[in-house]
Amino acid sequence: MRKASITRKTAETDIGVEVNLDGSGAYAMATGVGFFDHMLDQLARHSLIDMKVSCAGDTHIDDHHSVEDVGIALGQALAQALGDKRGIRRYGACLLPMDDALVRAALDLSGRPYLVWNVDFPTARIGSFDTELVREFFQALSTHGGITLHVDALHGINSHHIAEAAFKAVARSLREAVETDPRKADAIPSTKGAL
Ligand SMILES: [Mn+2]
Repeated sequence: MRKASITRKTAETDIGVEVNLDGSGAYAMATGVGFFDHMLDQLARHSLIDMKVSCAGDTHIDDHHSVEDVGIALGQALAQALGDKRGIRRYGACLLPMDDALVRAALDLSGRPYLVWNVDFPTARIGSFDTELVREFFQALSTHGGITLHVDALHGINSHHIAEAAFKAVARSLREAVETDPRKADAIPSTKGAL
């Protein structure tokens, strides 16, 4: 069963995350940050990973802690659900267009956190959401999920489209990487024998 559930409570946030890698992309997001919920919906829907996320955070300050800590918990949940990573494809990549925005994502479920982030937003905010938090989320996801993650925005003039294309591109890449490869379903995809 490639599932995990994580609870994480600090003075700043109280978070619950459930994932099922072999799901159908079902989602239930309640992070207290509307735009972030909309992005996480995309992440679940397009990765086909079932995700349930709840967060009670200190959004009276700003959305930073909630977004970052959900990234931490979701990364932990993915790593736990992947276990020893037996049988997975490991790598995933996607070039994803959304109207004006074109975002490329490539990732390796290597166990080695590394984020390369080349995404500029033309505006500092999308509604009340700080666009710089998109990077914070993916940094936390990479670090705590043990994911080498490259995200490059090749085009884009609308911040909402750029952010959404980034989440969708990572989602499609994740779908590919976590999938079981029927040609090597019993093996860990590394010449080292461990990931
Ligand atoms: Mn949208």
